[in-house]
Amino acid sequence: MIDLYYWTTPNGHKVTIFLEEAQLNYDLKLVNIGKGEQFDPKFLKISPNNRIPAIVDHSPTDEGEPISIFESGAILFYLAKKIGQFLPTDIRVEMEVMQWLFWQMGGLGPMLGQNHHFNQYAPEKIPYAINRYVKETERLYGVLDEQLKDKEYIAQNYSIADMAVYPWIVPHQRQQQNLADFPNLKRWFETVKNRPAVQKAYEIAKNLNTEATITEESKKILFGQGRR
Ligand SMILES: N[C@@H](CCC(=O)N[C@@H](CS)C(=O)NCC(=O)O)C(=O)O
Repeated sequence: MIDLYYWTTPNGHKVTIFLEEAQLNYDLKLVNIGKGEQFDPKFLKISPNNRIPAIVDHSPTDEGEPISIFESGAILFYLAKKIGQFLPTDIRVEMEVMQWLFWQMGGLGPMLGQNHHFNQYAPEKIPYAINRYVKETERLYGVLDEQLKDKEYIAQNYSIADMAVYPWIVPHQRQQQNLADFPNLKRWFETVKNRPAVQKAYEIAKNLNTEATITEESKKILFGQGRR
C-alpha cells in the first residue's frame, strides 16, 4: 500500500494520475495546505520542504523498511521504476523522458506558479511581473508545441513526462494562454485529458469537494513564509 500525501493542486494531480494509470492501491492522506497542515511535524518528517505531494511506500521493491519520497518528479520516477512502466529502459528514450520531466520540474512548474501568483493572488497588480511570467509561459508553451510536432506524446510513448506536464496546462486560461495558438499542444492536451485514468484523477479531486485553497486567510500562510 502507498500513502499519498495530497492536496487538489497541479503537483498533487501528477501523482493521482500515475497511481490511477498504474492501478496501484493507495491511501489518500489529505494535507490542507490552505490551513497550514503542511507544517505538521509528522508531515515534515516525510516532506521537509513543507510541500505536497509526498508518498510513503509500505512495500518497497527492496522489501526493506517503508520508504518516503517528496518532490513530484522524484515520486513519478520512483513509481515508474517500481512498476516498470511509463519510463522506458532504452537509454535514449529514457533520457528523452527525463529531460522533459526535469524541464517541467525546473521550468514549467515554477514559472507557471509565478504566473498564477502575480496574475491572481498578489495584493498589487504589478505589470512588469505579470508581463514577465505571461511571456515566459507563452515561451514555454511554444517549446512544448514544437516538441509535440509529429508526436502523440512528449517522448515516444505516454510517460511520466506527460503526467508531470498535463496538470500545469489545465489552468491555461488563467495563465492568459489560448491553446488555439499552440495546435500541437492542443491536440496532445485533448488526448491526455481523455485518458480514463486522467479523468478519474480529476474526478477524485472534484469529489473531495475541498474548500478553496487560496483565501485571504490562507494567503498569509502560503505567501508569507520565511525561515521556519
Ligand atoms: N517542486 C515541488 C513543488 C510542490 C509544491 O509547490 N506544492 C504546493 C502545492 S502545488 C504546496 O504544497 N504548497 C504548500 C506551501 O506553499 O506551503 C514538487 O513538484 O513536488
